[in-house]
Amino acid sequence: MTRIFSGIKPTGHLTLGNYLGAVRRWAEVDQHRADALFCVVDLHALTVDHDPARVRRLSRQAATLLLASGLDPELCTVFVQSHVDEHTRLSYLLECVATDGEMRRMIQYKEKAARERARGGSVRLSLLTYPALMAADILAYGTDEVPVGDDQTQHVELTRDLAVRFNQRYGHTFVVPRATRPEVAARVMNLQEPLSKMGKSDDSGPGIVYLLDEPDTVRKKVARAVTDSGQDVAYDREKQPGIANLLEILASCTGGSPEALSGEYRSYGALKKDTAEAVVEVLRPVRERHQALCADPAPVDDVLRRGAERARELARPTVDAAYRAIGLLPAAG
Ligand code: AQP
Repeated sequence: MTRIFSGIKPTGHLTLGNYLGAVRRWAEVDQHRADALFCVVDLHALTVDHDPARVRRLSRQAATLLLASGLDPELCTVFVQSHVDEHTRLSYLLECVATDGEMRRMIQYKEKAARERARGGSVRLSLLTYPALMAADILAYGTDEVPVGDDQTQHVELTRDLAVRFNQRYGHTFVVPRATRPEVAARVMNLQEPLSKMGKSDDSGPGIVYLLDEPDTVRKKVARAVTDSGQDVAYDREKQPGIANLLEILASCTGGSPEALSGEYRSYGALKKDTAEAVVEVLRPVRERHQALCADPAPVDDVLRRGAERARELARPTVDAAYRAIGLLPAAG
């Protein structure tokens, strides 16, 4: 059976980008067709300046939102990365296979390091090395497919390179995974800055739709989305990035195609109105289920405990095999 792994970082509140680019597909498609594992990758949230209490709170919120989005613990495995030691055990071995140069080429490293420096902060070493941890997250489970948004494609490519290199040097140990992306909304853009990705750790609130935004907040954010100077509604990412972004969001929410939808609108106002309503309807059940799940944290804790147990069982043989293959002496006993 196909094995799927993907994760989400508790670096901020989950956004519409996370949902349309990744989480909705996990719930609607992936968990039904494969042996799927979905993880709150909390260790990745420590790579930038962080508040410990906030990371803890956001980790619980992310796990709860994954369930509210429709992940069913009877169909898939939901867990928290730091509950399964195999991830960090394997990460070090992959750091011993990766090169300094390939880590420094990662776009996310360059962008986030620049952002940290601009804020006057220092760049944590883990920001450079975390793609090795991400590779470990994926390779520990013999993953075939990694459903992600566009921004993670480079990291999955690196994971493939590390798997192939390890296998060539030390004998076949890892399945070589591949990234899968959604047909539309693989990169939802910030509504205020349509040339930048809608990212949950960004500071610019008005351009970001959060999964837990109230319907009226969603309507306001979409109504104020930056559009382009023309009046035609055309699907052109280069010339009309703001409109193209709205068309992609609408298409993703309603199941249409952005090109076909562009022909149905004569004004930006009508497009914004329909997009806002489509987003409100897509998020409504998620918000309602989240509220219900928050009433009693015990079942969520139970899902995460059982998820971590299963994840540990699945990962351990592959990580042990990697330790043997790379030349480490097994502990006696
Ligand atoms: N805007 C987006 N459009 C489509 N997919 C997206 N994803 C993230 N943003 C978009 C996808 O959601 C999954 C989980 O994302 P993540 O938690 O790894 O990253 P993030 O939300 O991008 O978090 P940050 O901390 O805010 O990072 P930066 O600063 O990079 O934006 C992934 O599959 C991701 O592709």
